Amino acid sequence: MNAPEIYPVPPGFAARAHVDAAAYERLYRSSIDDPDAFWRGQAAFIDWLQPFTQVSDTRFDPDDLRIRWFADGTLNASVNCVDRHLPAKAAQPAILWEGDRAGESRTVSWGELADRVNRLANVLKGLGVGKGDVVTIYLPVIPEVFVAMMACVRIGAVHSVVFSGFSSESLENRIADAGAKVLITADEGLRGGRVVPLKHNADRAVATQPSIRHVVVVRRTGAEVPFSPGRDLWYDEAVAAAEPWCEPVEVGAEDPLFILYTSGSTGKPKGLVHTTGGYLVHAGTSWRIIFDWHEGDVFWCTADVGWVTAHTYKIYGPLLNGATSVLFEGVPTWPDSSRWWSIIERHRVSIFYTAPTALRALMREGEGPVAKHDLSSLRVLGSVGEPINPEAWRWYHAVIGGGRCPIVDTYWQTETGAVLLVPIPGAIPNKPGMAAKPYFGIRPAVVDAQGQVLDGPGEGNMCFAGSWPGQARTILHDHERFVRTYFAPYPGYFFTGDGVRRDGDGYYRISGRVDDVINVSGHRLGTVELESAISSHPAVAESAVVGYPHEVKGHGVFAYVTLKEGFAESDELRREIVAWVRERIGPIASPDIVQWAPALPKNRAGKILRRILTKVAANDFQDFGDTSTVAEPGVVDDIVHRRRQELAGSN
Ligand code: 6R9
Repeated sequence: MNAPEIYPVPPGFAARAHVDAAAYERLYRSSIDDPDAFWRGQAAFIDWLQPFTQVSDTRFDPDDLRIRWFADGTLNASVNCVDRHLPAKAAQPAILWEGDRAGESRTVSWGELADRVNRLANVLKGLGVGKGDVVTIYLPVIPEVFVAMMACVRIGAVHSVVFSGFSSESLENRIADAGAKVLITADEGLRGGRVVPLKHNADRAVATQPSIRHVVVVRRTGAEVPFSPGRDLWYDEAVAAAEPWCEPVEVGAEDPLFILYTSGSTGKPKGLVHTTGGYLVHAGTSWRIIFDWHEGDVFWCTADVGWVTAHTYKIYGPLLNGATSVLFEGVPTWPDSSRWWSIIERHRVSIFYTAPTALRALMREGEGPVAKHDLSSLRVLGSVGEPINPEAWRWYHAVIGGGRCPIVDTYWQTETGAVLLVPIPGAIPNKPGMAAKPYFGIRPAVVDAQGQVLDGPGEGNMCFAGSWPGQARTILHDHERFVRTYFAPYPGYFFTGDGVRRDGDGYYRISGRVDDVINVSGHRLGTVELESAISSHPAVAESAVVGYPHEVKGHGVFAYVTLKEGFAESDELRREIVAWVRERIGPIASPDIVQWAPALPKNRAGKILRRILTKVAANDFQDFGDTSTVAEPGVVDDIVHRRRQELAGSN
């Protein structure tokens, strides 16, 4: 393999950057030598009500896990995100919103945001929501998401945002797990010209959920939707009638701020719990440093509000810093593939943060849609969600960034809360496809299968030693699973579930998931969750799901399906199974390929041999390694034979 090319920090960039190469070396070293001193300094970014006395109390010991940061400090998140920018920024834009339909836009000033947050907080209080109660938010990408999240945390309530592309069944499961009291949704959503029936989905989800006492409905499209008087209320009416000031509630640093569900390697999505003090310190300070934000910059993160990327670096990061950001409801390819570039031009976006899958899709359209627009305002580009392949990296750098913008490839997870690996743009030269170097206070460890920590270059499992303030504290209702998943595999370390390679310069390159999670278009899907959805179809006896390389999505969903006696294989049944999964989980989980399998290869203990199925899905029919564990060897031959036939048929 050729040595990857190196792109130095652009001349002039380092001079005005928050962190240059020398500062990175110095600060990184001191942050590792004395993490408490480093994070104490960072914590000064937050306005505390009661200052903390102890910075950290942490131990990555599976028998006695402890993760506590700034524990006796108190604060309020909405005061830090909104109030403290007033009155100075009252008339300045906090949110530059662009609707799905071109031409539909709205600017929300800091003053207006504060007003809405206070009023909605009073509405929620009036509905009986108090400190520690959970509010589920199921909204499209509209400014009311910011308002709803801030209103919750103003009164010490915990938000649980559910991606608006999830089905009513997924919403229902997340409401049930969290025991949410109130649901905030909209009449309908709009995405790429299509209507998403949010209220309809919400009604179905809430029907079985007695914990939900009220549903607050934002009018997005103004469509007629079912309305249950007594239970439902219109957001605009309630907010208009509410008092304009709500006293912020003082919470402890270790009180929960939000829950966010993500897929894991077992069936049930896990509700990661993030707490207030540590998360805000890590989110607010790292956002400013890794995007090198300065007053006057316009920031845009394209992630949907349902993901952690949006929580930390689209909502909390910019709000904590008083930054102006773009919020776009739609998709990059509608009404045409220049939509994003026209928004960058229109708002003079200077920092742009997106995912490799979108870049790959837009790359296919060529440079034409880009060339029509003036992207000279761009200064910093970011990437997140999956490893970025070097081709997409180079296109991003040359075509979107005009060759002048550093790319910050940010590696982190729902569990980690904020960034762990990143080439800080004024400090670290880029190598395409590499998330590069540890953030301050972060100690990466490459651990081999035997649990040995490697020195120097090598490949292994991506682990981290020592805690950081932004990390999740537990899985809601399942602390044992939290410990088992992340801290038991390599005692003393947090295990990410990713593979990694470290090169001779100490740069890290994430190779992808090493567990039963597939990263599809930057979204995490658990294979077991997909399998249980497929296997609940009346015609299905059994199924096995693996990822396979996909040109745009990174990985696609490949489902092997064994039918029950009496059901015939047909294309219609394939389509039915795909629709079944969309209905149960959501469109992002749709299988790309359904392959009939009369039987699945298993070992003698009955465990499905995914290694073999993954190879076949990647059209790699050689070298299955040791197949002596397969209980019935003929099964593998049969699957290979069928796959080959399918491929021949599709050509
Ligand atoms: C922030 C976010 C986390 C998983 C993670 C890894 C992959 C995210 C990456 C990356 C390589 C990057 N991932 N960023 N892989 N380079 N810059 O995406 O959180 O949705 O929880 O996904 O995504 O596999 O483990 P989340």
